[in-house]
Amino acid sequence: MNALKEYAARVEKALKAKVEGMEGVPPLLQEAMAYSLMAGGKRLRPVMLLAAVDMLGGDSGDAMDPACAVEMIHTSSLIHDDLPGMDDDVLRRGRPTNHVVYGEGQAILAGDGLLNWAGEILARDALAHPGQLENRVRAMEEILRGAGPQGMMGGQCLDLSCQQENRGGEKELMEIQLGKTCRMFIHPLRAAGWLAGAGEAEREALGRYGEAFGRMFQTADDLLDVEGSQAELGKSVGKDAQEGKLTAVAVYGLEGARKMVRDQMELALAALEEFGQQGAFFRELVLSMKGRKS
Ligand code: GRG
Repeated sequence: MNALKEYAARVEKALKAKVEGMEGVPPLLQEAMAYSLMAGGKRLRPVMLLAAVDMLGGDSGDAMDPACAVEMIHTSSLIHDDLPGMDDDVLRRGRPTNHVVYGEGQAILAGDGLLNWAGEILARDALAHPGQLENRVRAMEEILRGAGPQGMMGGQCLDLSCQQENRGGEKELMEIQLGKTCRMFIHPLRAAGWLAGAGEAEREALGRYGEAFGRMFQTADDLLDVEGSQAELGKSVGKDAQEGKLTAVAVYGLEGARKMVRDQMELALAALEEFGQQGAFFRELVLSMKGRKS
């Protein structure tokens, strides 16, 4: 998808400038933060924020700071997710994980650093737009809430406790997916609505798309853990079953999980009806996930 590549290249460039422009940070912390941030993720969440701003008639060039903040938060969650106290993983984005290279303590700080830096960037972005202050602060609230205890962190908490206590079924799976994965799509997309000055009906539709996209994406991720290749994914495979994780494959089986991907694709496409022709990028994005290998 060319548009996806173009948006991702813009995000990459902006992140690089941010990392290079960091001042007053101990070199070790700066290096550890940059190690994971610049390791070549797909940049899906910031790309979707920018594309949504454009779709709604806003200026994505003026939404790059919130987009970078979203990617920093996402990367911070990956660093923490890989820690020995969580998923205990050694490979991410095709590289040894942050704690393998820098040690556990420094990796915790690198994750914390990216999370805090994202908050700082969002606040500064709002202050730099006095004419749009309320909408920019609302966008900031969406992004931070999506990542926080009611969002990704809450989902991760439930995921971890189900795994540790060897419990949970469909209900818990739905909650885990919503919190851990969907909220990092729903809220950055809704934030794009605020940034572009869209109305509640559009933010609602973006939220519905984000939820369906997130469920589709996480279920495909669960399938890739069984059927994918470590080389293409750049992360370990086969760990979910080994560690007794509550995944879509564990709950529904392989065929059931594949059906869930198809069902959520339909729901995501249906949510785009709100946007008519303008929704082309997001329609293509859903379809491009069909053959997803990484
Ligand atoms: C410190 C912000 C913070 C959070 C702590 C650890 C944690 C709470 C949450 C982990 C959430 C998590 C890792 C969810 C999985 C979502 C998922 C499918 C991630 C992979 O996303 P991709 O494929 O990765 O977009 P790339 O590398 O391409 O960016």
